[in-house]
Amino acid sequence: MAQIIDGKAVSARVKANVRKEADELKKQGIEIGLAVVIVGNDPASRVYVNNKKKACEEVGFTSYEYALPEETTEKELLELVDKLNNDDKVNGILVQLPLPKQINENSIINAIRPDKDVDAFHPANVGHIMIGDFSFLPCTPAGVMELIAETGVDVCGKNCVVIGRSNIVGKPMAMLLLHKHGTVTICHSRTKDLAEICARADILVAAVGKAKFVTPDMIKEGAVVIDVGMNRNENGKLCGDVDYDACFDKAGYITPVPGGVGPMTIAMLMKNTLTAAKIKNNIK
Ligand code: BQF
Repeated sequence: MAQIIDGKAVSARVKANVRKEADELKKQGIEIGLAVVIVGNDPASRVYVNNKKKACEEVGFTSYEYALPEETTEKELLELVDKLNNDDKVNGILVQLPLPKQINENSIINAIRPDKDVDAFHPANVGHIMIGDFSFLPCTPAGVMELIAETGVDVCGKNCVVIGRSNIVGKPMAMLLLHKHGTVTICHSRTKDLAEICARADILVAAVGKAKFVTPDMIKEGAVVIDVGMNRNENGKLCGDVDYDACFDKAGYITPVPGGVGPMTIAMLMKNTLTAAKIKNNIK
């Protein structure tokens, strides 16, 4: 039977630590601000943006929301990013993805000042992550690392399998596991014998985007199973990439959805924003 990794509890701890440091900075007259930019009316994006604004309140940051209409042009969004790049009240800039189709996501990401890029999506920050010399960790992979640490399982020398190869989760996830000396395999839609590869994993991270993709035959007895998925099932209920009920007895540790990786993503965003403010103010 698996032990449940409580992402809600771990995220509360991370946010409490951020709050403590933010309060200290406030005593020195330093206010921390996060700009949250949302373009269009995607309901899921609205929920995520609200979660981020609420977390800002919890840790004592000021959030500045910019809600732009669906038909916003790339030029208009670039102008806003430029304004935020030069706004001293703004320590971090978060542009909620995905963006409407007329806007090229990479051109927006490339325009964000790397020292305000709290999502760590800018190529300069991606490069830092690859080298292992970073100030901002990508939020979701960083949150996953915290959850793995919570189990007490040491990544060093373990077989780690990441399913999914996105720039936001899969690729940076593999890199963070590698930095902790894991033996890392990245699986994706073209992978042959995916189930067999997964079944050898001591640590399995699923970031596929398909409900119930991970079944018990793909899990090694006692493995750490981290579910990054955010899907809706046939009843509209939030569910991950792992068939949780079916895998529960076989896994050693498992993250639930909701209440697993999701809250950690938000907490790590707060941590990155604090880091941005500390760097700007020359605080160690
Ligand atoms: C929870 C995201 C896919 C694509 C773009 C808490 C969040 C989700 C779940 C959340 C996500 C997913 C976010 C829970 C932010 C995580 O209690 O389980 C928080 O707000 N997330 C995002 O900003 O963009 C996404 C998933």
